[in-house]
This record gives sequence, C-alpha cells and structure tokens, in this order.
Amino acid sequence: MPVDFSGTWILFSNDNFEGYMVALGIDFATRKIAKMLKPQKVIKQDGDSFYIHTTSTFRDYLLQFKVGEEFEEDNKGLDNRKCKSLVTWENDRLVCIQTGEKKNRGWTHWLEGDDLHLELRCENQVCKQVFKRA
Ligand code: VLP
Repeated sequence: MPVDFSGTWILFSNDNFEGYMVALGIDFATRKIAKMLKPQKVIKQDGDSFYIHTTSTFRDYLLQFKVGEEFEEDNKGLDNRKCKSLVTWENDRLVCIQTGEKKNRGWTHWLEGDDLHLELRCENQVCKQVFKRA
C-alpha cells in the first residue's frame, strides 16, 4: 500500500521556525505574527499529483505539483522569492529541492505513526514541524 498524505492536518509542534524565517529574510513584525499561528494543511494526493494548502488566520499558501516534474514556485506571501522546485520520492518521503537565490532550500514530508512530519530547510537552518489529524 503506497503512502497517502491526504487529509486535514493541524500544527502540533514547530521547532526552530524562527531560525528558518530569519534565514528566509522574513522581517521581525511578520515573524512575530507567524510564530503565533497554528496553521492547518489540507493535502489532496492522487498518485503522484499533490495539492498542499497551508492555511492560517494570517496568510495561506497553495502548492500544486506532480512528483518528478520541475515547476516554478513563487512563494507568494512567504518570502516572495521565485525558485525552481522539484519534488521526488525518497522511499516513502516526499523531498522538495527549491533551487534559487537561497542555498540549501527545500523541505521533506513524511508520515510517522498518525502524524505528518515536515522538515523545512534554508541555508544552515532546519525547522521541524509535526502535524496531527484534524
Ligand atoms: C514565511 C515562512 C507565515 C512566514 C510568513 C508567513 C502559510 C510543505 C510546504 C508546501 C511550506 C510552508 C512554508 C511556511 C514558511 C513560512 C504564513 C504561514 C502560513 O509548506 O507543506 O508549501 O513550505
């Protein structure tokens, strides 16, 4: 049975989000708001086609992609830097490389028990988020 990330997920823990945001150049006022948020993720997965909608009371971010197909990402409402993104499977983990101005930028999603895990990387910073099913 292949892994299925589909569902509605709520942020449960968020380790070093501050460091990740600083690495992305997010300003102080925005960081102050952003770190108070409890974002949700709605994920719809159809084979290798993904819809990942991260929503919060402050901003939303929608990402749609197909595994193995590079796409332009605008990061609108996040740091607004454009990059080229490619998501691939590494065993049951979904690994995204975001090539652009920022070095070592990307993320990894995986399931562990009943939880959704997300590691966000930028430069030398790693943010670790865990989500629970809504
Ligand atoms: C910007 C950095 C907070 C902080 C300011 C806005 C959207 C994997 C991937 C799919 C992400 C989420 C990135 C969060 C970076 C915030 C607004 C927070 C709510 O998710 O699921 O896009 O990259």
